[in-house]
Amino acid sequence: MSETTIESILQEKRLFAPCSEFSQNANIKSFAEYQQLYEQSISDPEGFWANLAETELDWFQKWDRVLDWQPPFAKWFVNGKINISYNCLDRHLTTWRKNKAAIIWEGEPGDSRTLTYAQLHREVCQMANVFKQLGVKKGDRVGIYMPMIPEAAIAMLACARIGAPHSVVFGGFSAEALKARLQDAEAKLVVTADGGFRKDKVVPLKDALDEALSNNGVPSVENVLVVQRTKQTINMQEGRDHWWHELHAQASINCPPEPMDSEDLLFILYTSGTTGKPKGVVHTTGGYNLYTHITTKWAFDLKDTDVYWCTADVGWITGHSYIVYGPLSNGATSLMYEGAPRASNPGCFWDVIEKYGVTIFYTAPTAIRAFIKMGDEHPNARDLSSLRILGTVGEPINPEAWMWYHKVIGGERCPIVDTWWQTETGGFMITPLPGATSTKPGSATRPFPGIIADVVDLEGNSVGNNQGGYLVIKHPWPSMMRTVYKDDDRFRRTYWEHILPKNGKYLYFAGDGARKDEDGYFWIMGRVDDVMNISGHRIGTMEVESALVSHPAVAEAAVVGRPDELKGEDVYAFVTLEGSYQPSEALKEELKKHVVKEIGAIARPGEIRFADALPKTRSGKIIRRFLRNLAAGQELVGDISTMEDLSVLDKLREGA
Ligand code: 6R9
Repeated sequence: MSETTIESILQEKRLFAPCSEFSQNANIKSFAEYQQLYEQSISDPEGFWANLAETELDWFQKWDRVLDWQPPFAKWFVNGKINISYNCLDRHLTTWRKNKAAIIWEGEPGDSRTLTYAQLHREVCQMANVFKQLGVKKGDRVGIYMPMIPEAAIAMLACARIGAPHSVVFGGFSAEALKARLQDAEAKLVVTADGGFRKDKVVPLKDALDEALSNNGVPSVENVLVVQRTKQTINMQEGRDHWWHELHAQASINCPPEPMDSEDLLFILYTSGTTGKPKGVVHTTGGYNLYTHITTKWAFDLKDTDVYWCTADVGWITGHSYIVYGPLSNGATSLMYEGAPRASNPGCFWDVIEKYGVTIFYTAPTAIRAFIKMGDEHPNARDLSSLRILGTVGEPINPEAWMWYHKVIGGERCPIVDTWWQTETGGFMITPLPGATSTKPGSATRPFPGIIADVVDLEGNSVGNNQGGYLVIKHPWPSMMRTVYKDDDRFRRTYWEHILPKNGKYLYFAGDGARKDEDGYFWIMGRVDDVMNISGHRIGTMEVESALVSHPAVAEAAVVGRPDELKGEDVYAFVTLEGSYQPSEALKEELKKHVVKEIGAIARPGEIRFADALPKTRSGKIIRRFLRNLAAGQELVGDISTMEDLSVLDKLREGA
């Protein structure tokens, strides 16, 4: 557990009520309606979820039990049979949605594609048949390492169709990081592309995969399916590598969806934790389908006329739940954009909104802060009047960034949906419902129906209003992670044992600090464990430390997050060197490059500081609290009596 003291200083009093015209037309129309749903969901959770599962999803076979809860292991809709690709595709084909746009895609260079539900279904069936042809069977894991192109979503849905769990690895991860994830998942097939376009550069995905697989690096991988995107020259290994466009041409368009058990593994998604090894977060089928479906419908007030755009990458949970599964299960039009905000095209996001008449726009505070810096003239020069709802996710949003989003992007008419959730939770946990909940800038507001959230101390006792504490969830929910892949023990230790069970009841601890105000609104205060939040991406301090220590020059490394205006946090590393190495600027650069190679550009340290020694407790633990203070340029605070060698601190200060 962290040494951070949880203190909350933010006092934000502004309140924004939904306008009555919006509420009248909303899926959830009033605060009273939200409260009624919430009460119902708490007094009879099983009845509440069963009713939604029945009315919102199609099942091949009904469940016999809604919830089997043997803490900390949950099973939802026990013995139900379902296929999420059926719910995302087939069931829409018998309605007018057959020819509705399922995916609108815009490439970074300006090329574009639209796939209707009928076309997407066809593509998914074809890719699923190619998977089968390449020997993939139900239960086999498939790695997906892709740019933001429709085939990324097609590959995910094709996996779901035949019951092969996917493990998507973000295209910004390096060969080393990719290798570790493919090894852990024991992937049999990897779907990739020659490359992708990102920030005016070509990302050489296939080269990175080749490197990960070199020297039999991932022995489980038998085949690689390569989508052509950038057309750069790549190596194709005979017998192992196959072009999608070649196999696509002959693939049958019929592929019946596999009836999956509700608890069959749908996907693994790796996320950073407090140790160096990423955790494979396990999500299963039925509960995940239901929860992502209903949260999309209610929190984004989704209508058939909406053009919905989530700017996340499919390599993160936000892309899984809110580009692919949630929106498509609802029959929505989901926009995918390959590009990232970049200096060479500061208006690119606003152009996309104008071009397609986007109505719901979901992005991250780090992007919002970058846009603020680029200047109001870019959004002001575009017609953003199609927008009706704005969303944010990934880190706490500063109230001033919220106000800018509200005014400059939302024209003061669009409710802002600040969604707090995690890879582990599968879907939104704390979020406004736009027609029902008044918002306060910087607060994710209230729990979604069915979610019992609280702020507690380490003994599991609720703390008072406006007191900081640990954010916990007190009752299982359908899309909760089921375990850490192949490591039940780590699952139990990481999420269920930090906070003591209260009256025999287990509390899920998310890793975030929070406070609840007098109106029951939650204010997330950020991670309290050794996990940084860099531009909304979770990076474990240990992962970066392990990467640094794997360099021959480094004896010891301690990494902390330092507050950063744009990224939220930036990586700050303290490093001690092996005897024969001397500190130099060149070595700093080399170490930064080394981290990029080991993990990826998202983990590149903003600053490296060489030190003679690191501050440690007498038992040998690095005292990160001090390092965080130093990195932030603050005075050292807190008890130093446990410190082993006080002169270390003086030296670190002098080096500042
Ligand atoms: C969905 C996603 C999860 C961590 C989470 C928290 C932070 C996410 C937030 C937020 C404040 C929000 N976080 N949304 N903090 N307000 N609306 O981001 O998943 O990548 O697993 O990160 O992100 O610290 O614990 P993931």
